[in-house]
This record gives sequence, structure tokens and C-alpha cells, in this order.
Amino acid sequence: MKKALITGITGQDGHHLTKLLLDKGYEVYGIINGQRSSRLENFSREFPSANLLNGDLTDFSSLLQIVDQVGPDEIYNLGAISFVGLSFKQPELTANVTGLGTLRMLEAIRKSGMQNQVRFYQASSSEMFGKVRETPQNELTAFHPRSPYGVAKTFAHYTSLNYREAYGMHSSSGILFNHEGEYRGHEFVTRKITSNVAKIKLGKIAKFSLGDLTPKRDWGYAGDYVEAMWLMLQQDKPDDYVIATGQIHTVREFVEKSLEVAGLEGGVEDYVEFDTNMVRPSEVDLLIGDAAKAKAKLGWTPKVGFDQLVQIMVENDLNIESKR
Ligand code: G4F
Repeated sequence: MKKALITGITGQDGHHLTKLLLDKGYEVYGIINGQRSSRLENFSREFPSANLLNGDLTDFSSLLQIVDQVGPDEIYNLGAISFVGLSFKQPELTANVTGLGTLRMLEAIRKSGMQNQVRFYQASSSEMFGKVRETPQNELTAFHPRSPYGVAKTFAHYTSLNYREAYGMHSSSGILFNHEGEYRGHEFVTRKITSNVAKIKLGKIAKFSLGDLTPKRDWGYAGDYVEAMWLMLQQDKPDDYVIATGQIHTVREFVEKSLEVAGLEGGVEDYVEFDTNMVRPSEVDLLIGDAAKAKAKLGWTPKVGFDQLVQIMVENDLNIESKR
């Protein structure tokens, strides 16, 4: 039985990936930081067979000890301070967890003497493209990150590449564009929209607030994207891949579609107020990915499109809110 170790296991992608790997017959291990949270409780209830170990991406000795103890075949490094807005308020913590955390994990694999056995996946991000140099963005597009989060992810991306080149490690990075779904945290704009639209539909609130409605994103379904992660580690050779749908929509369009799915009449301004606090010091205006390489080499294509994604999320939140 193959063993997989996941950092950030209780996050959105950790949920989807754990399900995928358990269905494939893996023994799944995850690193948690020892703090109780509703996310952790929900995760443990849903996946009682997953083994959760205390450790932290800011603590090298804990990573080394866990890698030694588990002896994983595959490591998926999903752990990060992943909310871009927060990274402007806590840039040093973001650099430490999201950037240096990746270096610590790769070094733990090397120091444990397992660099030739372990296959490593790094969760790279389209935020690295930031102020985009070309459209659409592919694996060769130059990076220009626009947030402490994007800068930290760029460091982690190149560290993963460096361990591949310097030590011959099977280290692959997925440059994932925005991916959403029913496990998405409420701080991200899609979930903020669908949970508030559900509350409006059920008569709990009349309006909610958002920042800039003009940014354009390439939004896919997280369940599809974790399949790409797994496929990368099944290849003979490690490599980097853009994972995206190739379709873009504005934040405003996401609100419009959510209102439509919920059956709410009227325009965006009838339900949304502008909140200057949500405007970022530097914004990423447009992200759209070209996943041709993933299609050609991994045989990966997204199954869920924009309309279906919004439908999944709105219906999920209507279901949750109707029980509260
Ligand atoms: O949902 P967001 O916070 O996601 P963002 O910044 O695009 O980052 C996500 O995708 C990245 C991949 O490209 C990941 F690496 C990252 O970890 C994360 O998953 O914001 C999307 C857009 C932004 O332009 C933001 O300024 O929505 C805009 N926005 C407008 N009003 C808002 C709000 N974002 C949030 N979170 N909350 C608002 O009220």
C-alpha cells in the first residue's frame, strides 16, 4: 500500500486530495499544527482513517521526524498562508510558512536520506504571474508577483525546481489557477459570495459587502485540480504544469451567476455594497491559464465548468444555511 503525506491536509485541497487518495487505496498521513478547529473536527469526522500527526512548516525538526516516521512514497505540500489579502498584513509569517516551509520540507526529505524514494508535489500558484507579462499564462511565462503571498510562492516554486536540478529529486510543481468548491474557506471571494447569496435567499440578510468587482479570474473546481496533482507524481520524470480552465470571468460575473442560480431578481448593486477595506495594496487584474502541457503530457482536462461550479457552491450553501 502506498503512503502519502499531506501538509495543509484540513484545507480545501487537502479534503479533495485525501478523498482521492483513500479511494485509490493509499495510506494517508497529514500534518496538523495541534490546534483544535472546526475544520479539523469536520475533517476527522469525514476521514477517520487518515492519520494526523503534529508538526509545523515553521519547525524543521518536526518535519524531519515525521518524514522519518512515515517513510512516505509521495508528499503533497499544500500547507501555506493561502489568503492573499492576509499576506499583506502578515508578510513575514507568509514568507516563513509559504516560502521557507517548502524549503524545510525538501530539506527534511534530503536529510532523512529519502530523496531518491520520495516524490514531492509543490502547490505553486498563478499568483506568481501577478502583473501578467503575457496572456494566457503558461509554464514559460515570466513571474511578476504582486503580493507577499505571490513572492513567497515564487520562492517555493524555484526551491522545488532547485532540489530537482541539484539533488535529482522527483519534485514537481503544479501552477494552479484559482480553484473553488464546497470546502472553500469563507475568506475567499467565491465562498463569500455564495454563502451570502444563500443567506439573502433565505431572508437572513439583505446585503453584503465586497471589494473590487473588476478582477478577472480563471476559476476551476478543486476536485478536478487534485487529480492533476496526483497525475504529476505518477510520471517518470518530474516537471512543472499549469492547471487551469482557460476561461475567465470577473468577480461581478461570479456574483451575477450566483444570484441567477439562487433565483434572486435584480442586479448586483441591489445586494452588494462596496467595502474599501477589501481593496488590496496591489491587485492582480487578470489571470487566465493555458493548460495545454497538462493535457498533452498528463491527459488532464477540467470536467467542471464555470456555471456548474457556481451551481455546486450556491446549492451547497443553500443546504448549509437552511439547516442553521
Ligand atoms: O478569492 P480571492 O481572495 O483569491 P485570489 O486572491 O485570486 O487568490 C486565490 O487564488 C490563487 C491562485 O491564483 C491562490 F494561490 C490563492 O491561495 C487563492 O486561492 O480573490 C479573488 C479576487 C481578488 O482580485 C480580490 O481582490 O476577488 C477580489 N475581491 C473583491 N472583493 C475579493 C473581495 N476577495 C476577497 N477575498 N474578499 C472580497 O470581499
